[in-house]
Amino acid sequence: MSIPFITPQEAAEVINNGDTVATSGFTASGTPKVVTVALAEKAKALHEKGEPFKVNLFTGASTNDHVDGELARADAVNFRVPYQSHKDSRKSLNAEGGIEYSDLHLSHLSQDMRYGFYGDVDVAIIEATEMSPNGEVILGAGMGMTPTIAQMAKKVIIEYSSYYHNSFRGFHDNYIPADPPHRREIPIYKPNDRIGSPILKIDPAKIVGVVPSNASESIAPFTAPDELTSQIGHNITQFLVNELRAGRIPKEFLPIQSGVGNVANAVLYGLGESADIPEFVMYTEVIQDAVMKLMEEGKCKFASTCALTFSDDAMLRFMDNIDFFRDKVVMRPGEISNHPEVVRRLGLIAMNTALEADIFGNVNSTHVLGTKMMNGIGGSADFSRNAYLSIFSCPSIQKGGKISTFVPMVSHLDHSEHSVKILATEQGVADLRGKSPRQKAETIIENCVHPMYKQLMWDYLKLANKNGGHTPHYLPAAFALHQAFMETGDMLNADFAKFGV
Ligand code: 0RQ
Repeated sequence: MSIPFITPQEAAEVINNGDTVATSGFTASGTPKVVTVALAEKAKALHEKGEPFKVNLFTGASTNDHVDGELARADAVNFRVPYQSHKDSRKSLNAEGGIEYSDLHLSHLSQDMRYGFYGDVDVAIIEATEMSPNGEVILGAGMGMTPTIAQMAKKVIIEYSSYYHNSFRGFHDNYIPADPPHRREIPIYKPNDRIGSPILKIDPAKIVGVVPSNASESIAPFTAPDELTSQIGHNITQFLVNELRAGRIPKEFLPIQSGVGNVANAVLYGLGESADIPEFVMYTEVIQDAVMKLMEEGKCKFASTCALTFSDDAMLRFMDNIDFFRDKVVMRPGEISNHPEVVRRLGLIAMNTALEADIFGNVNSTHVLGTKMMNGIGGSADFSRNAYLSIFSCPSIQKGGKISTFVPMVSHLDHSEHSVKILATEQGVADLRGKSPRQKAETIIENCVHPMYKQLMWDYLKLANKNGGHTPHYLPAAFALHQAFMETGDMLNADFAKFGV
């Protein structure tokens, strides 16, 4: 059977209004780059004629401008799941009448789709870097939920990328666990265990065509660590060194998971620079530029990931030295890279980022002022709930000090106090293990809160303690900092005096 080459426009014609479209890739890498652009053009043309056109968009995690950006600007997305980080989709999903967004644990989506919770997948758009006529495919720089969508989709469009000047063959570990009641353990006992196939087999009868593409991942370089993020990195590193010395982390160290963003990148640089942190391996969902550098320096020996989230320059360097990395990196589907069973078994040190935390150790990673979605929970809870050590970090203040990231009560809850073991800011580290809510509050205020906001937090705790309870709160004042920000643009204007402190 021969599979035809088709244009992006011909591929877009295969997709109908109301279809569920699922794409390959994860945290930008390995996502489509040309078919979704043509799909956005099709939507705009139909809208101009007064005809409706929207799809439901399912991806492994965040995508690039070619997917979330183009489709959001074309008003072509009805329902979106499970993670995004593009400013245009963020704008739409935060507006009434915009994208209906369901923010999910990344490890859940593939299995929930197989269980039938989301209905059929009409079309899968899958980036391949190598392909044979019988449907055997080598994927690109990100896996996401590709094995599941390739199996479920009624029609498959392949984007055949010629951007990479070396072969990704051997980097992927395609695997789908059996569904209950037949599921067995995920047989990963070390981060470098392989349990699947480097090749993804797609039924050639479902492949409607192959669209050539030559675009990069278009991932911008990360902001270099500054004084603030370096200090957070230093504080976490020092904490881990102390744990190692105290024997609470074994001397051969434990695998590391690290989230996305500037703070996460800086923390990894911090670990790399410390002579007291031994060589380590990673079991994580994304590796960013910092990890590549740590591998080149010999500090990071192996990384199991779902995607290579490298900036374009770093990706070209990776390609130039691909044989060096070939036995040091494996890419897995998101439901395996983030699998709770494996995370618990391997004993990960999980490091993720908070938007805000409260003085009792609850963390909000997603909603600014409790309402506006930033990105999504992503895989952070897949890891933090099950890790050996779960660390959350953030700067103690934002927006020049007008926002304290530490508040009496989080305005949205992603990670409860039961999952959060360590909080870190540039001010210091709060170790919450073995502490009651009152003790947690004292150690958080002492070690993590910015000096500008410490008195306000002590005042709140005093007020809450008067009210009593196991987790002391005075609910009429619990959101006083958020309210002050909304009314005056500055959380520092919160005043507990009116509550009788
Ligand atoms: O705003 O862009 O206007 O400057 O949020 O903040 O400090 O630069 O932090 O880049 O590390 O991102 C939580 C968003 C942190 C990210 C979050 C404003 C701040 C700034 C970014 P500007 P920073 P980072 C991996 C696992 C999701 C969960 C996760 C994230 C911008 O790490 O999305 O870890 N995590 N998933 O000024 C108002 C606050 C604020 C605030 C920060 N309290 N109120 N604005 N900002 N705190 C991902 C995957 O699973 C794939």
